[in-house]
Amino acid sequence: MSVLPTVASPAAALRVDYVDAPASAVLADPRLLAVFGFGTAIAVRPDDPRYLHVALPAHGPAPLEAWRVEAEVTHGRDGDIVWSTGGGLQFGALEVADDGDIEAAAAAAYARLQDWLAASDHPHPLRIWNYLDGITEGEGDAERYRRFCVGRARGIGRALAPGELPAATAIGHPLTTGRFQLYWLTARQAGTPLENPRQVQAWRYPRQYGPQPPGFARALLPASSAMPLLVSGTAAVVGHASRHDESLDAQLDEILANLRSLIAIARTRRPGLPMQLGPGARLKVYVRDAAALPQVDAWLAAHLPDVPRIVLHGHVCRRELRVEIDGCHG
Ligand code: 3EB
Repeated sequence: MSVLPTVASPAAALRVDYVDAPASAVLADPRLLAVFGFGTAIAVRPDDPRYLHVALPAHGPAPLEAWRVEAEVTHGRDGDIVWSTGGGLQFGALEVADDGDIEAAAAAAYARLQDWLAASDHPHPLRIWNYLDGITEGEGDAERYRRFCVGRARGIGRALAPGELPAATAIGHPLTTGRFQLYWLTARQAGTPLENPRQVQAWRYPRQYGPQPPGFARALLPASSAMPLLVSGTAAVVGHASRHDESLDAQLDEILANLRSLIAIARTRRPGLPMQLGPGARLKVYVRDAAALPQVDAWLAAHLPDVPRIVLHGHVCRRELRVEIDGCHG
């Protein structure tokens, strides 16, 4: 592991954009850290470590999600991991076959990630995404999301302190892919995990939600003030309970209250963050029921008209949760 003088490196900066352009044009930028293509009908999947296909179906033609930094990016492959590095940040991704034992798949993937981080000069996870098949299949503690939480904790191999939890998303594929997909953004410098006063810390969820509480923070504020606030998958959870089982719009209202609460908390530490979700925010929206995609899109157009969004068909990790939103704010 190389020890570099941090004084020599400028503050990390990340720009996230949703772009309507061919992936080849986006990849031509030497400062492109990563680009994501969403959907099941994508014909062109460039063979570049910075390109990642996420198989969640999109509502309409989804733009690409581009991550750009303020320095030239290097990239490569290390066995099963694709990676890119630049401007104080590192992107990485990994897929593990999931033959039905999601606990084993998650344990293998997270053990590999831990080894990778231990050898990396960008060892601090800021943000992690988990996409798995059949997230709410199985009953009780055999439900796949609960087994995933057990495997994730086993793969990490030690209890993370609250101060080292990353922001995260865990979403289910509506169609079977046979793979567990994990990708991450890490930094040279650790960030500050944030919790939401409206919600119980996920790592303190009571036993009724499974044997292993999920290890993530509600949001993360990177060390560099040139970085946006990174927001975890946020659902209509208040305290530890799901709210408004019967109403998609009421769940969206509750999510917006959760997002506003997180922004208020983040602003106590970084007053320069915008007060409201606006043109500087980016939201990725996961909707359980494909038939509800237009309703969610319409709600977003009405309530957050100036926030760029990508709306995807994906399953939230509790059956009664109809929608979840992650993103960034800066
Ligand atoms: C929740 O509030 C919704 O297991 O990594 C959101 C974000 C959720 C991340 C994870 C789970 C995870 O509990 C679920």
